[in-house]
Amino acid sequence: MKQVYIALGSNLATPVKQLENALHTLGQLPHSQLMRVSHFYQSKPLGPQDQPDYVNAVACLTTALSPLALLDELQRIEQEQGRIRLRRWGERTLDLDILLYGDDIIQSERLTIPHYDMQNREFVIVPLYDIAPNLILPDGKKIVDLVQGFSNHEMKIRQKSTAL
Ligand code: A4P
Ligand code: MG
Repeated sequence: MKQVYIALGSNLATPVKQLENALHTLGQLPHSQLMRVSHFYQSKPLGPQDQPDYVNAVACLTTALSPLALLDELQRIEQEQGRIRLRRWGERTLDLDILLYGDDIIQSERLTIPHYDMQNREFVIVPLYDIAPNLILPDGKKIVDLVQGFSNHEMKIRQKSTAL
């Protein structure tokens, strides 16, 4: 079993609901168990500014699925939730990215793990720290050090509508 971290993001069609639905489905993936979920954060868009704020979170899953099998499942969940994605870094109903897959480093046509930009994104590092304060990334960096760079973040915690 591998411990994996998944970033969730949405800024269309009731984002909090999109994340809750996705988490519910993640909890039912085969050979997997949903272990932890961060707070939900409301964040300013990275990329084009003429789009709504996002709601972002990070979940920890243990899974026996291979990286590609997990990616297939995540893409199926995105599609099932009626994913719309209009432009690069633009608005979307649901984005599920694999941040970390154990300590594995993967560079293939369909997958880059660790996620290529995770260390620069407050809406990834802050929720990741919530659920894994002792985490050390495959490059040896500690999440506790990375989160210092975002100590002045202005993201608000969004209330979840159901207990997760
Ligand atoms: N892919 C490669 N590596 C991975 C991975 N680790 N996890 C491939 C998941 N997928 C991975 O995905 C395109 C391809 O990436 C997939 O087919 C998969 O094989 P996509 O979801 O269609 O597009 P994308 O990579 O999400 O595109 P984009 O638009 O470059 O996404 P980003 O860079 O993730 O940015 N602002 C805020 N505040 N919060 C956000 O969540 N998100 C984005 C999206 C922009 N601004 C944001 C947010
Ligand atoms: Mg994506």
